[in-house]
Amino acid sequence: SVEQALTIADLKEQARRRVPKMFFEYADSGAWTEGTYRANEEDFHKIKLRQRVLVDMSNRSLESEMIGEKVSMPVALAPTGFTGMQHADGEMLAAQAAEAFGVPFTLSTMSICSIEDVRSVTTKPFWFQLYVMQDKDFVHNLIDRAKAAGCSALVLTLDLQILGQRHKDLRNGLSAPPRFTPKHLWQMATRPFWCLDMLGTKRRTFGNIVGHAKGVADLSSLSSWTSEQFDPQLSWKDIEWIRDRWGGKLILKGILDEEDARMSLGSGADAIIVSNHGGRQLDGAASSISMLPRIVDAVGDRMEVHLDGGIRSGQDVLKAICYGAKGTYIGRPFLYGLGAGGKAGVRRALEIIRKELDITMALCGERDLKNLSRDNLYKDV
Ligand code: HOC
Repeated sequence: SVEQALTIADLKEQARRRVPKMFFEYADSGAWTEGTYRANEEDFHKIKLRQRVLVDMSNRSLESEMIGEKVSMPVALAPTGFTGMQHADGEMLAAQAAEAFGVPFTLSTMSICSIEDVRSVTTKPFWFQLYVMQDKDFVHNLIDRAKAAGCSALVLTLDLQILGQRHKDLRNGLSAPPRFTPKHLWQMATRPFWCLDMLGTKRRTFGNIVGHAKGVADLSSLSSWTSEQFDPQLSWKDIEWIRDRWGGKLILKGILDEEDARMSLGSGADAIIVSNHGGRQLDGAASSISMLPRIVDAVGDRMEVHLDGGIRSGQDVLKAICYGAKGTYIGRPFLYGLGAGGKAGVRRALEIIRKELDITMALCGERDLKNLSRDNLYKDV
């Protein structure tokens, strides 16, 4: 059971056994050689923590704020596409787990459960991630739906106007249009619990799109629509109308360069997320954690900086906070939990990270995340 999992890696192995290969690998993959995907995780291990002793480590607190919202720890659930394919009704279950835990949940535009589905099972505001499509009426409508659902932040993704080259997905037939072969039926047949859950829900296509975008009514119209719709002309000018239409907190996701970070200062956004889309877009890009310190230095205290990519433990969260991130995101860690055991699995992923974060903070001789800085890391070890 998920309760026996001690690490995110344990949840990953449980998910591998429960989720059909093509969907498990959709989560567990990066672009091309997967070099950036691996670097996101590996570069965290190169950072060394300062162990301190004989300091009072009682009464510790992990409470923080992200874009002015109180969070029980500075870890949000990242927007992840196809989440409802890791487990039936996945976005609804993950949102409920996040709400109970006191951390933000971010719903992807490319989600299986719709904005309204997630709204119907939550009591507090969640965040909505926006992809900008060529059909601007559709984008306006998405923004309006997120507002109507009471979402408290819009996370605008900037690094996927063209899809990265993902070999595992292509080999698995996750292309537009999707290729279904006897191999896929076999993959599903060997994952009976996943299948039973899926048979119990009607949510099996992109819920924010089908029935909302012009002419998208079934799987084949959906696949041609999604393959053509990401707007390759998106530019800094577009941020203005998106911000005006939205009118609430705005977070820019996919900043990995100091110059882009400085340009985002004039965009009116409330925060930026240092991210390379989990290594799923530009293979060969630097890891998120390696770019974090210089991006924090580039924007100073004029804007909140968050980190996404490679976090697999509470230690990783702590290292990002030491480098100046005000918040972090987990994508695959919660997807593994979800695939392994639905809502309980997501809760388990969050518990694992919270415990690791708390113990690491204590052993670094700190009682409050607010006191962490680069002084808690070695520069030359
Ligand atoms: C066919 C469109 O964030 C991911 C997601 C979004 C993918 C859009 C796929 O997989 O990285």
